[in-house]
Amino acid sequence: MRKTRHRAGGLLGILLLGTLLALAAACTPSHPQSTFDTLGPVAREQAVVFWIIFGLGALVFVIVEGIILYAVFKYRRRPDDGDPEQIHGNNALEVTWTVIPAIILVFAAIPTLMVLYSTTISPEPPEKGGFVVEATGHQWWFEFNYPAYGVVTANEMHIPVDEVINVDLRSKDVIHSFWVPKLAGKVDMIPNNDNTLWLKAEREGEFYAQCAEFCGVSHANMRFKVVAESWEDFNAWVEAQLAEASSPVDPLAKEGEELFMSQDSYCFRCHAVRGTRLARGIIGPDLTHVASRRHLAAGLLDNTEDDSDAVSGALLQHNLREWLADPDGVKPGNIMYRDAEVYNGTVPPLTDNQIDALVAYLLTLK
Ligand code: HEC
Ligand SMILES: [Cu+2]
Repeated sequence: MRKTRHRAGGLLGILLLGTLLALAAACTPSHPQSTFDTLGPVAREQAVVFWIIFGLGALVFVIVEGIILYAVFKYRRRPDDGDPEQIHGNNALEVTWTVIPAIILVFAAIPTLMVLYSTTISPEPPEKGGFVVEATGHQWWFEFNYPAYGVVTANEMHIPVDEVINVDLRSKDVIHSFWVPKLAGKVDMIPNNDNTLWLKAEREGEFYAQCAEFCGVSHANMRFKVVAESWEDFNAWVEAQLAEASSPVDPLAKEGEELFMSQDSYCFRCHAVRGTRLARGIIGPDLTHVASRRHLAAGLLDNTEDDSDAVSGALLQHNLREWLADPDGVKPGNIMYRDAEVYNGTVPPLTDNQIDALVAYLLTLK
């Protein structure tokens, strides 16, 4: 009896230790979504507040647990003990244990409020000509608008490095939340109640980001990327994004374009392709430059080779095919699968040849 209890205790200990180690591993700064490897001023200040509060919490934990352990051992029941002395009330003790936490809370509140202000108030606000990006949450993807440039895109927010970026947060449907762990967040995107945040990336690169407020079945599949680049690269990107789509010459792509604009597919109903007469939909992402995006479906399908930022034509083709053949398999519950006529049975489903033609057309939208 004693022995098995011992062994169970040992097992429990190992299990507990294993769980703790696994949890601690989540803190590794090298993880793409780690909040400890901060690469912008907002995230850094947030991390400092985290450490202050964590430190205060750890101090309280050690002192309180220490006193408890001390009391448990020191005053443990001994063989000849009778009833312990009965005490009711101790004013000095009660005042002490009210005042000390109050002081600790003041120490937590001061840096919290300071950071709350400095991370909310943009150092270069839009009224003073600061850089603005409008980010709109949709179930389950992000739209990005650059009012100063006239650029509209999805799931990939390009910004110049070392610039203060003011992000206007909106939502088309339910509450979402904008979070770029290494740069800034989390601020809610609330329908009919615009929020703002600012951020700055201190080095070039791609930063993982995602929705941080449960927003329906594919919430976990609602990601995006921030691409921080030199002004030169950013301007080149803007210029490429501003170009309108031109009609393809390749016969298969041409066939795809016609299908896209027809009532056999209804693609045009939800998607915009600037430069065309019919495709002006706003329910889905703007597809004018879909072939230039590093991911499809809000970060789910990667169009780049492992250690490259460049879109691989072969991967993109494969991913577009996968998306059109089975959107629900890629992203459960997505609005395109739910509402598009070719998937909900209003018109016949796409044939393999039709998918080939549509993919050929989409590949021309660079
Ligand atoms: C009911 C509106 C609707 C219709 C019709 C529709 N789509 Fe979509 N489409 C969407 C939505 C919404 C998304 C975003 C899905 C997500 O990521 O959650 C999307 C995403 C896409 C994407 C991925 C874009 C990106 O940047 O991630 C492609 C490509 C696409 N649609 C092509 C098509 C084609 C081709 C058709 C016609 C067969 C079509 N769509 C019909 C609503 C629609
Ligand atoms: Cu969400």
